[in-house]
Amino acid sequence: MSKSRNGIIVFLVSLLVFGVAEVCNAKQPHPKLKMNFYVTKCPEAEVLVRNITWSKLKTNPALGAKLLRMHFHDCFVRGCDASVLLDAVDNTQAEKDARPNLTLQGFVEIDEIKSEVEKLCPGVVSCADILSLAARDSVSFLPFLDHDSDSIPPFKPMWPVLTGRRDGNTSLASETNGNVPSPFSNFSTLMNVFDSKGLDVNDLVALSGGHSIGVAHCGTFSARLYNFNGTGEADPSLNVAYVEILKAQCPNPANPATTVEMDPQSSVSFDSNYFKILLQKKGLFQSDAALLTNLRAAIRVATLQNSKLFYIKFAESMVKMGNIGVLTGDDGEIRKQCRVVNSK
Ligand code: HEM
Ligand SMILES: *[C@@H]1O[C@H](CO)[C@@H](O)[C@H](O)[C@H]1NC(C)=O
Ligand SMILES: *[C@@H]1O[C@H](CO)[C@@H](O)[C@H](O)[C@H]1NC(C)=O
Ligand SMILES: *[C@@H]1O[C@H](CO)[C@@H](O)[C@H](O)[C@H]1NC(C)=O
Ligand SMILES: *[C@@H]1O[C@H](CO)[C@@H](O)[C@H](O)[C@H]1NC(C)=O
Ligand SMILES: CC(=O)N[C@H]1CO[C@H](CO)[C@@H](O)[C@@H]1O
Repeated sequence: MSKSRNGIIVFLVSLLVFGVAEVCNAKQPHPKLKMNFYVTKCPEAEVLVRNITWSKLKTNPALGAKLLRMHFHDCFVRGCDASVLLDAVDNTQAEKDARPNLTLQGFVEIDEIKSEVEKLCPGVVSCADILSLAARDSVSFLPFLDHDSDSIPPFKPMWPVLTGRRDGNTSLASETNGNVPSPFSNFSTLMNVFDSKGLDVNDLVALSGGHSIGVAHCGTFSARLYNFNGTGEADPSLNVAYVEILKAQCPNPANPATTVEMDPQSSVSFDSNYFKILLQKKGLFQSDAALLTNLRAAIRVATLQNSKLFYIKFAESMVKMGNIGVLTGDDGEIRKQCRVVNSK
């Protein structure tokens, strides 16, 4: 059977399964971003980004999670405009200096990709697009980490990345709090933040599945293990046996540098296991557990245990996230270096 017929059947089945309205919404492309925006101005750009991303990822599998989280932080503060990449100027702290992102990593890798892309096509490809592409590419390559040749593994994009974003000129630490939710957030706080970005409860649940990969520092959840909320006990919404495992990894007081896998034994495997362990009360953060405190969200958590469905829904929500507050057309600029705005 041809690919396109396969595609049509998948599409029709998904119409039946998810309902017409939802699919139509999700398929609505951003009016200004497009597929392969650089096809005429820099046709090799996307492949170059992918090649370098692979070369970094194969020696540092943790990079997938770092870049995915960095893309999320970028989009939630001032839109996906690469503001998260800017260094502080003068005495004003930048987004990357704010508390929630004290652990952001991947800046060096983005710089290296950018500098190669600049050699190929100077002043054409934005840092915001490079980050969006590299985040997608690194997560998409995770299933191929044991690919043992010098060639590039098959590329199966986990979600489409539309391009054409331009770079902003402002990055303020003060804007991070309130826009990037804290791990102590309850459901209504999470929902308010996502809603303010045009994302709904289904996006919140699907995107929380990003916690299927990566690690977290003890300080982001240790309050749940010891004297939670002044009770002298652990957080009752956390699995009792899991509390003991976490206490062993994060003694009180913990070494602030210690990290724990968010999805135990599966932290470089991007899959729906996050939702399975969440239902076993093994979500690491209060913000993960909070998804079970709302009926619609909890039903969605149960639904997304199905990995096929998770991949589809995560992809749709990533496209929406990648559209948040983008600068296009004549707005913004194409930065020469991702850490600094162009000089006038
Ligand atoms: C819903 C609200 C969210 C909260 C409160 C939250 C909070 C956090 C926190 C506290 C960490 C640990 C950071 C550290 O200690 O190093 C973390 C890690 C991570 N987050 Fe989230 N996050 C949220 C949503 C998302 C979304 C939407 C994505 C992407 C789609 C995402 C992707 C990640 C990844 C991949 C990591 C692991 C990073 C690493 O391994 O260094 N998160 N998140
Ligand atoms: C990407 O890598 C492939 C395989 O190594 C190579 O053939 C191709 O020329 C590279 N393209 C770019 C733009 O780097
Ligand atoms: C930054 O960008 C905004 C909006 O595009 C623009 O109004 C402002 O003049 C720019 N500031 C600097 C210092 O370039
Ligand atoms: C959620 O947290 C916010 C901020 O900490 C608080 O103001 C609000 O009352 C909490 N909502 C619920 C339902 O607990
Ligand atoms: C924390 O304790 C206060 C007072 O005992 C209680 O009202 C509140 O619901 C508790 N919060 C959580 C998240 O358990
Ligand atoms: C306030 C704060 O924690 N800032 C940190 C932000 O991230 C940088 C780089 O990772 C750290 O050096 C800062 O201490």
